[in-house]
Amino acid sequence: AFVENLLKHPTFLSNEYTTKFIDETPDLFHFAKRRDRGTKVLNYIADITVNGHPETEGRAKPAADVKEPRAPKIEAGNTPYGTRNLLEQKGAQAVADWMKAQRQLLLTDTTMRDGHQSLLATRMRSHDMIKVAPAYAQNLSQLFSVECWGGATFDVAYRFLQECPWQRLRDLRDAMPNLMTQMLLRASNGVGYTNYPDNVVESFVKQAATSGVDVFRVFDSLNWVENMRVAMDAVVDSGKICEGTICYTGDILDPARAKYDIKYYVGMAKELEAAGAHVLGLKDMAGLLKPASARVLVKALKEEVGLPIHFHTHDTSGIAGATILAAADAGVDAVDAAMDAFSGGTSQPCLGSIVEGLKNTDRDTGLDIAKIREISGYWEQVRGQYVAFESGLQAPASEVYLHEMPGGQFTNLKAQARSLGLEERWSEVAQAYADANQMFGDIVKVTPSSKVVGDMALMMVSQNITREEVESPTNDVAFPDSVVDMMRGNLGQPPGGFPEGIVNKVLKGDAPNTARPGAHLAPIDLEQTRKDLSAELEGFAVDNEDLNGYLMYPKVFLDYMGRHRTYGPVRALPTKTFFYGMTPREEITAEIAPGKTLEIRLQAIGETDDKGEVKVFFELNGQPRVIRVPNRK
Ligand code: BTN
Ligand code: 3PY
Ligand code: ZN
Repeated sequence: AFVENLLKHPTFLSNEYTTKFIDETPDLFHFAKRRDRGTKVLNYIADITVNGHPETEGRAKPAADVKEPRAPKIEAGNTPYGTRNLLEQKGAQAVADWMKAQRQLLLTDTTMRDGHQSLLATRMRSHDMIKVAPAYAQNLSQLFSVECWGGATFDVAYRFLQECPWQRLRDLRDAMPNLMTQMLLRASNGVGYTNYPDNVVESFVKQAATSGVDVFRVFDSLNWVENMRVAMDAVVDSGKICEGTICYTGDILDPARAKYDIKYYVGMAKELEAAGAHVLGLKDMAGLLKPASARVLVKALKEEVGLPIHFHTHDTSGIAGATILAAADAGVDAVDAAMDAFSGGTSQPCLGSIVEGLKNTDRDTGLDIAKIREISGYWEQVRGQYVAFESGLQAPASEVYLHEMPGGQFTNLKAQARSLGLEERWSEVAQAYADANQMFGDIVKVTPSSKVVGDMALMMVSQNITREEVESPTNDVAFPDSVVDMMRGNLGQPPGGFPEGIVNKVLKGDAPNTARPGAHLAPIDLEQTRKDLSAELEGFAVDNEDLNGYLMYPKVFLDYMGRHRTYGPVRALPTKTFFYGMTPREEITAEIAPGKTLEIRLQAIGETDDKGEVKVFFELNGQPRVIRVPNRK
């Protein structure tokens, strides 16, 4: 009877909508525009409630009693002085000079970027970051920076989280005005998997600086400094901090891996210094740098190069904490760590333990461990909401020294192997990855070159072909597209080039392009692109953020825009609602714009009718509303 009464209510009769999908119904684009934001968000909740979220289907569910995480309370008062204030007042070079002059071990917290990229497949939503950002500003003002942007977070935001990565950046920037934000930039590959024209890279950097990035960690996936200059110059021009970065691979103390020895790294560091870097990044994306090697390498770099050094590693092997302490002993200026609840395993080592480990030493970090515990307690609650994206890696893995997979790729490739039915053959995948690396001439493996090696390894295992068979001139092999692309030179050149044999085999005798890829990519007409995009979006005013998002990922951006017109500002929903919908009698609030809050109560879920549709009964800010969605189950 309750349901029947509701049905006769005039509000319901005039507010029934059926959810359709953009791809199936192009004119929905038109239609969706006229709905108000509240209705769009209700449509989303109704759909997820009835049909589930495609990304969490069949995955572990959060505990039934999981609560909306609550950020630590902060004391009212002035925001303490932090590195961002120094950057604003004195500029990038002054920050670099200060890094070298002071004695504390400086820390970057990676929780909001590499932490969840490496542990939760990059699925952390802005909602969970923005809430805790004021506590960082107030309580952790001694941090060097907060890594919270770039890498895989950019496309995952559009693609899977249905939110705008630029808005995340602006919101975090506003909430932490005293702290430097940091991003990971794949040099000419931007935040994508391929080389972009120079003017696209420049435009992207300029926009990132404007929207709120202070420190740009710039690396190239083959360690080719030549291919980093465009991005580095753009960062320097923007007035922000350019962290020119070496990717570490191999083992400097292993005579069998002589390609990447001390001399190699010192040489590259000098090139980066000459190219205008303010800070030298040492990026150990797979966590291969061992404590003894760190001592030697950091010492050599400190002696030979004038730049402050910022070290990044992963704890895949379980030994990274020791490497950090060794690097600190050898004089490294700054290191990356993740808040305790997001640390360890394929993520960064534990921030709180590093702070404790250095207490009462000459490298004491000056951070307040009680505040760290408080913030990590928040992150623990956040992590509990994302169990669907946990990798299940149970223990440290010394196997990483065999395959050298980056932290972010390791669990991902495991999942890919599982989906290809190769789960039981993981040790073969690990070996094939190592073999493919040697076949390509022992290269740096980091996005996007790591993806190429991963594609090759999966192909070798699934088709049961060995390295010898791949390399044999008489054996015909259909290489993955990404391998062909890399051999053509489209990711640039590794030190010493790719081995001639494999290049010839893959390209079937075609000549590769060994010049910098950007040198032969025509510039994009940015204003024409804006016009065309605006026309495609029926007159939507395309701002610089949208334009740069589109330039990185045209299809991903357009799909996001299409869904945005249908579902509205779903970024404002609590994470549990976003991934699992609501249960009857549950109430949530969602601030969809500053000062505009939706109070949403799910009253009841109806039966599926003969058209295959379900009515979902809500109260929106006290007004009854019913939404109809197809039951696709
Ligand atoms: C995705 O693109 O898969 C994730 C974004 C959310 C898309 C929404 S979730 C509810 C509805 N069902 C779908 O299959 N896609 C939309
Ligand atoms: C990325 O490029 O996303 C990485 O994290 C590389 O380590
Ligand atoms: Zn990393």
